[in-house]
This record gives sequence, structure tokens and C-alpha cells, in this order.
Amino acid sequence: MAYEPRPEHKFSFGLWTVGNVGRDPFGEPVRPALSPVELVHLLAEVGAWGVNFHDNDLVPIDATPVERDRIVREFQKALDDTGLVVPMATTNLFSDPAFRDGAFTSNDPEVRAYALQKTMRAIDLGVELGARVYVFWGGREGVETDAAKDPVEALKRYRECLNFLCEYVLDQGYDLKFALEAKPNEPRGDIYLATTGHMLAFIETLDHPEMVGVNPEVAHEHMAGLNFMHGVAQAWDAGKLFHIDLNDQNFSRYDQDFRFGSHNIKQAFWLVQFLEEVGYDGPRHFDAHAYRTSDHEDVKAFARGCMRTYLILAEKAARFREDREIQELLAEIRGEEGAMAPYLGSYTRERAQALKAHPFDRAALGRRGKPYEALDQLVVELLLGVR
Ligand code: GCO
Ligand code: MN
Ligand code: MN
Repeated sequence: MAYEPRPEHKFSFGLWTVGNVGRDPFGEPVRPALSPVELVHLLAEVGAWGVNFHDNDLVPIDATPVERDRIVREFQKALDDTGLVVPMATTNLFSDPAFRDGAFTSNDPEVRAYALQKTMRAIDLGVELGARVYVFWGGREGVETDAAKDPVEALKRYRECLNFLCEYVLDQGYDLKFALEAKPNEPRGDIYLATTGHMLAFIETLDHPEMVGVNPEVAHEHMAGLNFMHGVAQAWDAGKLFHIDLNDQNFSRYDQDFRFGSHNIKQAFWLVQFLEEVGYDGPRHFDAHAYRTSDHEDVKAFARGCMRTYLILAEKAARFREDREIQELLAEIRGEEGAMAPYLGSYTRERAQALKAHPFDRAALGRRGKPYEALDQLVVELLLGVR
């Protein structure tokens, strides 16, 4: 059937997404909490492929080892019964009051050590359930006042912790990659490493950059007023697109976590077009939640909607590729190198000499227009369903 999710689409949801109870800074929960096992069954019912979790989405922070093992057994049974997989896991380093000043960047060395311990245990849990990607979202790694922390010192602490954890993974022989997720603010006033671009630069300063990539999220880059697809493209180009968090978000608003494609259809299209075109084959994770007005039935509509919109946009991307008028315009726009071929490409001394001597007609260059209005209108009409 058209737009039906299938395992090869690798659509995943976190337990915290469909399990979101609708608490916000102003209001109490509006939906009864479902257990992890119930959530696995809900995700199977809507056709998802994978389920992700923070350690404490699955195992309460104060569970005994015996309770932990029972919970893991029950969860594993739900996975076996439904065929769902766990592609990614992560640590909750933000809810507990202990992390009020951050985890890896906390000013308190005991908190930093506890954060490392908690993460090692959470990595063990994730790997036990099959995770191959481990996400780091440092929601509390930041400040409200720069009087509190030296940002260079904070980065040193962050780096030291990630280096420690990379070594831990290697030492255990785990087949696990790290994916760092940037966010500019919320819950902290300012979070360090605010965008995917910051993360990409930081990764190169780690001891094992080959183990570490990024997990860009639509909403986070939109909160920063950025073009999300461009950040994703840069991560892809660097070989660092290990995971992706899909959702939606109005610019310059609070962290909205809307259903994928519910707000900026055009940006969602370019993103899907990019992912499909380059052949991204990692998980497509929807890190979003249903409106606070939703009941559990509507939560299912939310989850189905995320996947369906992705598939509709993927079909639009295929049409974009096959649309003769669009492709002719693109061919016209992307001129052949032609007479410029001798001058472009990698540097040679001869090429540089020849190029320096070439007479350019600058005024003529400035008179050449580009039919981008025509092209964009074709894309808009494609998206609006009249092409
Ligand atoms: C947020 C983040 C989180 C992370 C999650 C996994 O804005 O709260 O997007 O949902 O993605 O903690 O690391
Ligand atoms: Mn988010
Ligand atoms: Mn996220």
C-alpha cells in the first residue's frame, strides 16, 4: 500500500516521544503514562521499525539490579513478540536534580564522575538490547550566566568525558558509534556546542574522531534560525551523519517538537529530498511528540503522520527527479565547464598563470540571469499537488 511504513525505511521513535504525557512548564500531564512494553506494542501497531530509549525511560533511576534485569527481560520479550529493534540508546543526563548544573561540564567533579558512571551503565544497557548508535544530547551542558563557567574549561571537561567513554566502548569490544546532538538552548539559557556545525568541529578534537558523528535535529537548528538541510549536508559530506532527529518547529519559538512535516513543508521536502538522493541509510528517528490536546488514539495518528509525511515527501522527491521541465531547467542552470575547464580544478602553477592572464567580461557575467523563480514555482506546484 502507498505510504505504508516498512522496515527498510528504518523509522524509529523514542520511548519518550509516543510516551510523552503532555507535561509542559505550565501544565501537568494530560495523558496516562504507558509502560515501555505497552509503548513497544503501540509502535508495532503503527508500523514503526525501531524504538530508542534513555536509560531511565526503561529502567527507573532508583531500580535495584534485580528490578533492572526483570524490566530488561520483559522489554526484550516485547521486542521479540513485535519484531521491533533498538537502533539507538542514550543517557538521561538532564532530569535528575544532580544534573542541574550539567553532567560532563558540571562545576562539581563528583557530578562529572557520576555522569560517567551513569553513562557507562546506560551504554551497557543499550548494547545489551542491540543499540549500534549511542546519542549524546547535553541538554544541561550550559549556563544561564557566563560568570558560572569558563567555556574553554567546559569544553575540556566535555572532551575528557567523551574520550573516556570512547575508550570504555573500545575496551568492552562494543560495536557502537557515538552521535552528538546539538541544541542552542532549552533547558539551559545557553547550551555549549550550539549547532551541528559546532559539533562537527569539536569532534575533530577528540581522541577517536572516527567513532563519533552527529545526530542533527530539525527543531534545534530551526530554533537557531538555521537552514537544517545545510547542516545535514555538511555532516553527510564529513561522513558524520550517524543518526537524525526528525520533527518540526516554527522559527524563533520555544522547543516545539511538532510532528515531522507539520509546519515547514518545504524545508521538510528539501531534507527528505537530500536524504533520499544521497542514500542515507541510518535510522530515521522521529524525536517529536503529539500535541498536548491529544489522547492516546491521537498519539497514534501523530506517529503515523510522521512516517506518512516522510514517505509522501520521498515520493515528491522521486517526482522532482523525474519531472522533465524541472530537470531541463536544472541542466540549463548547472552550466558545463566548457571553455572554463582549463582554468578550474586543482591547482597547478601553469593553470594559475593562465587564469591570471585570462580576460573576463565582468559586465557580461553580471547580465546573466538565472530562472530560479520559475524553478521554485515548479517545486511549489509539485508540493501543492498540481503537478
Ligand atoms: C530535546 C532533545 C532530546 C534528545 C534525547 C536523545 O530537545 O529534548 O531533542 O529529545 O534527542 O534526549 O538524546
Ligand atoms: Mn529536541
Ligand atoms: Mn533530539
